[in-house]
Amino acid sequence: MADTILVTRSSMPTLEEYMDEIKTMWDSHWLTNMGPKHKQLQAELCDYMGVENIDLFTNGHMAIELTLQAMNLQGEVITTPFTFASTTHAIVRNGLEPVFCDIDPVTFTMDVEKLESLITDRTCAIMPVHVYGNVCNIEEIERIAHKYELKVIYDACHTFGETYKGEGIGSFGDASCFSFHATKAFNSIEGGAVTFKDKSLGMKLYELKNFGIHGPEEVDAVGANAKMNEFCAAMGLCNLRHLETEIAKRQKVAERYRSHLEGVEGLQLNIVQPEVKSNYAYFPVVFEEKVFGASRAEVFDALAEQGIGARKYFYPLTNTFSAFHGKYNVMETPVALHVSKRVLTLPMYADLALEDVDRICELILSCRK
Ligand code: T4K
Repeated sequence: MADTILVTRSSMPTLEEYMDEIKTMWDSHWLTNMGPKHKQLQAELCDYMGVENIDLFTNGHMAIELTLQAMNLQGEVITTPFTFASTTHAIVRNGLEPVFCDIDPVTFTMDVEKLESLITDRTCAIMPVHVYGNVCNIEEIERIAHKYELKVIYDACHTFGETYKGEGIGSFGDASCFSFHATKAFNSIEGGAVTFKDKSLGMKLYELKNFGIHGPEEVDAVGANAKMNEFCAAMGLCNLRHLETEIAKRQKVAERYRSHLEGVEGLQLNIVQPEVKSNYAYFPVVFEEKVFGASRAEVFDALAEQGIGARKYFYPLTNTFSAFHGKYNVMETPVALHVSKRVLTLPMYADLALEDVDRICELILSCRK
């Protein structure tokens, strides 16, 4: 059997480049608490992302959770269940109630046609997810949010480095939350960020990631500890230098997949959004068994037998988690249910060999009965 291929593989600088980046820390002994690497990364990210305000966090999850806390919200938050556990958990862990909106069958993001009917007098915010890096219907979400005076917090964990109509994806809504986890197109080992418009929100976020400490003798919020440390910031600085090259390589991988799978009956490939500069974060494929001739499970097993680790992102839907004790009705999000039962995300990373993409596609197509 050929070498194992997993769904992704972290991008890393050379060991020498990273050593060089962290060398100064052996002089300064400054390892965390918003040190010089943290500050530098913050500045470089503002520049790269085309945003004015950003704060860094230990991970994407804490970025989301603390953004909700900083906004001091109460009541219901409209979101989608076709996402990683983090999105829904951040809402629930803030004592807020998630209300699940179905997804659009093409972009897999919030179906804006179904959004307005879910708004009640308890709704305080909308948390749409730019899933797989597919940008939500921003105009419509923001029109509706404005009409009902709701906050919009994007789960932008999959969209680092993207632009929409030429603007950095972090410039939309009240805030956008990013993940720099090892599995993301850009990583700082673990890490996250929030981009935001209102500077006073930024002050609250800064406090909340540092125990709510306002000054040396004043603690005015019940904060957490979600500070990005200097080793992570240093990894971010290194990876940022190579990001455009990495994205270009991912694009080649995506194009190779498309050259084999585009137009095959029974396969739905991810949409190409013309107004989006993509980061090629994921390569999802939806398998319609009756038309394609093989089920998602059969393809998953055939790949696994050859050491190829495709993943069922995002199955199960968050509104079916046993953690929620049957509280939500999955039949209210039928499109999300349909997609989550049929989708596989195929291996995607910058150094994935194009010959391996050929082999993966051959295997997939050979599953047809
Ligand atoms: N919102 C959304 C929409 C998200 O997708 C996520 C995270 C979040 C919020 C929260 O952001 P963070 O708090 O995580 O920053 C992974 C990631 O852990 C998670 O970050 C990500 N979404 C989710 C979609 O995928 P797992 O449990 O599937 O990861 P794991 O450990 O199975 O790794 C997947 C593959 O990645 C491995 O097969 C090999 C490769 N890998 C993994 C690690 C840990 C590496 O190459 N290097 C590594 O260090 O959750």
